[in-house]
Amino acid sequence: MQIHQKRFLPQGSEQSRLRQESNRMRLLLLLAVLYGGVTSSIVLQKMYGRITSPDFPNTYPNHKERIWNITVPKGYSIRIYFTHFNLELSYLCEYDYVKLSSGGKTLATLCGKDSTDTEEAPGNKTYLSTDNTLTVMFRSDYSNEKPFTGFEAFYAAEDVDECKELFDGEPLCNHHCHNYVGGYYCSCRIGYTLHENKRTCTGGEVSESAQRSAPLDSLCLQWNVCLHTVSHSALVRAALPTWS
Ligand SMILES: [Ca+2]
Ligand SMILES: [Ca+2]
Repeated sequence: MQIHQKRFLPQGSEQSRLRQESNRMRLLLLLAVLYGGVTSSIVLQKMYGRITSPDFPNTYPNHKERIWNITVPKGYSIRIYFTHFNLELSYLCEYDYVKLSSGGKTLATLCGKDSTDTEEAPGNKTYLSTDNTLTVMFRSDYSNEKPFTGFEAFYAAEDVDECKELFDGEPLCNHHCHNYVGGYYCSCRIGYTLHENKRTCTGGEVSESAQRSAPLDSLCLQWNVCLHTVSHSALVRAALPTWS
């Protein structure tokens, strides 16, 4: 009797809401199980690696989707290239394809074995991510007229040369830019101070005496030729024993 009453509760009641929620969850679970069979997502956070199509070097299966989300530390981008590529060819790669995307943009949609007028195959080309992430998506449709062996690709993190980049149309550093693997830093000409933003220089020219008393590193940064000497002397100083 109690159950009978629940079945006829008004739509807006709490019981009805819970029942609808339960049905919705069952539907979502069913969809997850159905799609879980054909789609898989892989997270990669190494500085380099290899990825291949499902079952490589054998024929890849139909109706398969696999996504690799590659992330490297900030200050690096990701370069990827293919050592094997053989997918079903279709107009604009709408059947089977490998899609490369980074920073919300599609870098390339690849299919076939060799490039045509309307479809792109990687060949010897390499692709560079636009930020420190790269998504590789492989997708096959429901059929193949003949067997295709898919792809093998290698990727590696690559230093971003920030000194060659522009920020709002301006160089990143106001005066001097120094690139290093995994980052960069700015320095200023003598008499100027590096702003808190670590990019722009404030101040002006200083007297000759002030230049003479300027720290060695600053002088050397001004005379670009001294950079090596600074590092060397710093290394020597670091290697010397401390006498107390
Ligand atoms: Ca196919
Ligand atoms: Ca760098």
